[in-house]
Amino acid sequence: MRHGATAWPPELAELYRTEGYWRGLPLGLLPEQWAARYGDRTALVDGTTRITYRELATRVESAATNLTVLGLEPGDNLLVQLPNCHQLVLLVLACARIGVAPVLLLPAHRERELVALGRHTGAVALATTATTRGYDHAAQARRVAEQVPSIRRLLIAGCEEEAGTETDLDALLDSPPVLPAALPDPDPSDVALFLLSGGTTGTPKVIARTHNDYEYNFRGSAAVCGFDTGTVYLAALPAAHNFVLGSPGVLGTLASGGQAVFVASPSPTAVFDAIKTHGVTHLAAVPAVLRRWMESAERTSIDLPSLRVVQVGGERLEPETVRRAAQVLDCRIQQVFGMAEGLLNYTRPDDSRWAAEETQGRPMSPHDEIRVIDANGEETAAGEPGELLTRGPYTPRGYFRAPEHNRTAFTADGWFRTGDVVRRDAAGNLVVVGRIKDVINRGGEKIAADEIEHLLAELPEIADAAVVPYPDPDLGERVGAFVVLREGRTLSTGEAVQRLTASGIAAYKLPEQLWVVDTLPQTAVGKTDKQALRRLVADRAADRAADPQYQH
Ligand code: OOB
Repeated sequence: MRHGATAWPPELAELYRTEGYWRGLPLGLLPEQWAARYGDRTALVDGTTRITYRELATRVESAATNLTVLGLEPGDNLLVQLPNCHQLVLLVLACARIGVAPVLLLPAHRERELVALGRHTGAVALATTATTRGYDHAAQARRVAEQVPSIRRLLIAGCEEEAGTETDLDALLDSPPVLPAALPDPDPSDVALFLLSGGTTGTPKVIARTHNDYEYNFRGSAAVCGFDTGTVYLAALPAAHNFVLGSPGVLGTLASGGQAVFVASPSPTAVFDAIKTHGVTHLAAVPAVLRRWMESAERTSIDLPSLRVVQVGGERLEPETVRRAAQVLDCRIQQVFGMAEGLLNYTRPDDSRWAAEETQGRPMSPHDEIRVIDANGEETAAGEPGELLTRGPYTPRGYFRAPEHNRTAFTADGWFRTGDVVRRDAAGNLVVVGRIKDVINRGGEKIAADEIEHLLAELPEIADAAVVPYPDPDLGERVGAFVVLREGRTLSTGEAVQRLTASGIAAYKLPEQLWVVDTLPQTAVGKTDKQALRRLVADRAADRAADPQYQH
């Protein structure tokens, strides 16, 4: 196990093995098994590229060899920032084949996040594209490498010429091995990949997912969701996110012999075209994206006969939208309440109508442990809301290299405090009713309030800042900031956004409203009273909604 990752207690590890949850197989060896089972069936579809299961196995093996020849070794970590494409899958599996763990960044992340994560994980290389949607990722990669001394190689897809420490990622993933190399046997209880949590404090926390636990994550999910060789899964949201990667996602599709199709954007046009062209049966959405699809489907009276299930998660979905979406898209809506930290809940096909519409489902595994506790740490009475705590075979026992944070994020006996407030019904279904973590959920993208507060407080105009969500009909929540200015200073929302952008953070984290106030309200112990600020924002939004001037 890599230094800084927390192992499960040995007796539980033993139980998970004997119960068959942990199979002791490195993820990078799975393509061989899949190839033996599914041979010449199509595994991946990306534009005009089609890759069969047999080809996938060969290409993972040769990419792993090329990575080894390049000097990557078991125990190394690698930053990966790629859009939705087949190269992402090849790279993740090739890394897993040789015990190199990719840190899966979202395309929206920027220099500041890359530098922080590169330093935190001691990454030895960074893999990205030359440009995506007009953004120069290659230039960003060079800036990041200057600030992260451990990075000694840049792997850039579509890079113009290979020079010095820069290698063409496409060539590395597409060409037969340049030289032979003996490949190591990775330890299946070691880290296979790193996912990012948005749900905590400060810069994104890193979650080390082992081969054993992540393989169960997507295999178990695929079983619960009924994935099989007929499944055509469309990756429309970022495939580096746990929802699309492994819940059951692309990897769950591959483990089931289905086809995983990639599109670069979740726009209704791109998604509907792909559904029609490839006969897509399953795909994942966050509520904000689902609403865009519904609106477009209604406007164009589109018919999508192949579509069977749209999975919706990342944020609470109202029951009314579940009903309407099922009608408009003429398919089943499956609710998914998951987290990069592990626990996944799914509504099931045979659920009652009530459970399917009103709840966010129940845990994927019979060995997921659930507690719902009150402020005193006591289990709440049945049906009463409380904080959700969890442990289980695919919920790691700590964030990577974060001992300080782990003391509060986990209990002494290994329960992960999700920060989500839930109710649980007699059948074990969970309803998410709120959260106690200081996070903004902007259309499914999580933003830690204190990360933005710190960035705002670094601006010379600002004496103090508090970041809170404000309600929004499209995205559910957006980022708002209350700021106290220093004597004689002024600052507009536009200026603040410009300055934060220049500091190199992902655009989705930028405040969209800035409210200048004289002081921030305080709690009895002298902390900023976030509750009061949240109420203030909600009241303002309610007043606005009631005011005819704002109705359209
Ligand atoms: C997914 O993962 P993350 O890590 O981006 O965010 C996790 C958090 C949860 O703790 C919860 O606060 C919220 O997102 N959340 C939901 C939800 N699904 C996630 N809140 C209400 N209702 C839901 N259905 O978001 C994620 C990972 C795997 C599968 C699906 C979602």
